[in-house]
Amino acid sequence: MPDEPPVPPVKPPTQPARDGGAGGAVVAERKAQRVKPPSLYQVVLLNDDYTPMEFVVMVLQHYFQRDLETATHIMLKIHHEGRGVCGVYPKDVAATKVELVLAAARRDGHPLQCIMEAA
Ligand code: TYC
Repeated sequence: MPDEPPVPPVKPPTQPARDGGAGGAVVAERKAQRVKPPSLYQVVLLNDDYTPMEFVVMVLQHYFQRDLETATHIMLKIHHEGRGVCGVYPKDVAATKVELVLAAARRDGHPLQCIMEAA
């Protein structure tokens, strides 16, 4: 009876290198990424004796997307209480709205004051 052909040695199945072939080199650990929400600022209008009510209502509608009823309500609150919040936004958006409102007021010759403060 002829000899059986020699059986090649069985290699254990190989796993793909988990370090991408770094050959045991130290791989920097991935850090959990925590993105904190942007800090918010409220844009506030201040009362004065000269800016027309209609202008303030227009500002609230145009720059703060308020409907006529809400804009009138906010304007009257400012008129009676001295100040009122127009909206709350991330810092850069709030700053831009303040700039635009002040520019529009000065263009029309009104002393309207608009500020932003941390919400
Ligand atoms: N007090 C103003 C007036 O009687 C109206 C006014 C309202 C002005 C709100 C500014 O932010 C303001 N004409």
